[in-house]
Amino acid sequence: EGVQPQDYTLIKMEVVPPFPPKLGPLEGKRVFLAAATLRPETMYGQTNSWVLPQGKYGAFEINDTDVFIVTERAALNLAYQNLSRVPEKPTCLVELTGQDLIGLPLRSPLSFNEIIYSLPMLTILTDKGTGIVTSVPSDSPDDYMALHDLKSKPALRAKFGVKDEWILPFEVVPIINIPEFGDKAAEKVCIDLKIKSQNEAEKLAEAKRLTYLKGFTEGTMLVGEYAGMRVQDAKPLIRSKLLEVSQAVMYSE
Ligand code: A2H
Repeated sequence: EGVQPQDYTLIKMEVVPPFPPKLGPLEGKRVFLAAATLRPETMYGQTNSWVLPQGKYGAFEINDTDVFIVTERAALNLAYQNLSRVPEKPTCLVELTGQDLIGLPLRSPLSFNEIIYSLPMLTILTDKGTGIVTSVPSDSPDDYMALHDLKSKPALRAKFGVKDEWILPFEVVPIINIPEFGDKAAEKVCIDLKIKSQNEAEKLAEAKRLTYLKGFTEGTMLVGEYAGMRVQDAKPLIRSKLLEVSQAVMYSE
C-alpha cells in the first residue's frame, strides 16, 4: 500500500443477462464487474475484462438495485465511500471465485465492442483496486501481453475453460496516436522490447513506463467525442462524462 491515496475511476461493466447458475441469487438486479482504471480515456478500445482465476470475489449490494462484483477488500473501501446499501458495511449476496466469472458477457461504457468477455489474467493483484481490470491492449502492455498469451496458447485457454469465440475475434483497436509509437503503442513497445509473455514483469514495467508517460504528454485521441484532442485535455472530460451518466464512479484507496 502506498502512502499517497490513489484515485481510480471504477468502470461499470454490466453483466448481460441471463445469468449463469452461480449468479442465480442476483436475478432481477443490475450486476456490474467494477474495474479500476487510471486511463478512462482509453475505454473505447476495450476488448475484454480481466479477473484472477484463483482470486476471491463477492457480489456486493451498492444500493437497492445495483450490485458490484469486486474483492471483499474493495467492497469495504467502497462502503466507506458511500457505495454500499448499508453505510460502512458491505453486504455480500454471493461469494465467487475468478474462475466463476470467466466467460461472462459484459456491456462496458464507450467500448466499440458491444459485448466483451471476462477472461483470466494471472498477474492481477488482489490488494490493489477492485481485483477486476478492464483490458485495452492498444495502450496497456499488460493487457496486450495477456491477450496475446491467450490467443497464441490453446492450452492456456483450455486450462481456464476459455472459448475461442470469447477471444479470437477481438483485435487491438487503435484509439490514441503517440508520435513515437504509432496507433497501437502497447503492441509496438512489447514487440520492440521482445516481450514473450505476461509474466515478464521487468520488461513490462519498462514498457508501461514508456507508453504511460508518452501517452499522457504526447498522445492524441483518434476516436470518440474528443477525436483530435490531446489525451491530457480529453482525459478529464471523458472521466467527468462517465461519472455524470453513472457509467463510472470514483474510488480511492
Ligand atoms: B489501467 P497503479 Cl490503457 N492488478 O487501466 C493489476 N493491475 C491492475 C489492478 C490490479 N488489481 N487494478 C488495476 N490495474 C491496472 C487501463 C490502462 C491501465 C491502460 C494503460 C496503463 C494502465 C486499461 N487496463 O495502467 O499500480 C489498470 O490498468 C498502467 C499502470 O495503481 C489501472 O489502469 O498505478 C492500473 O493498473 C493501476 O495501476
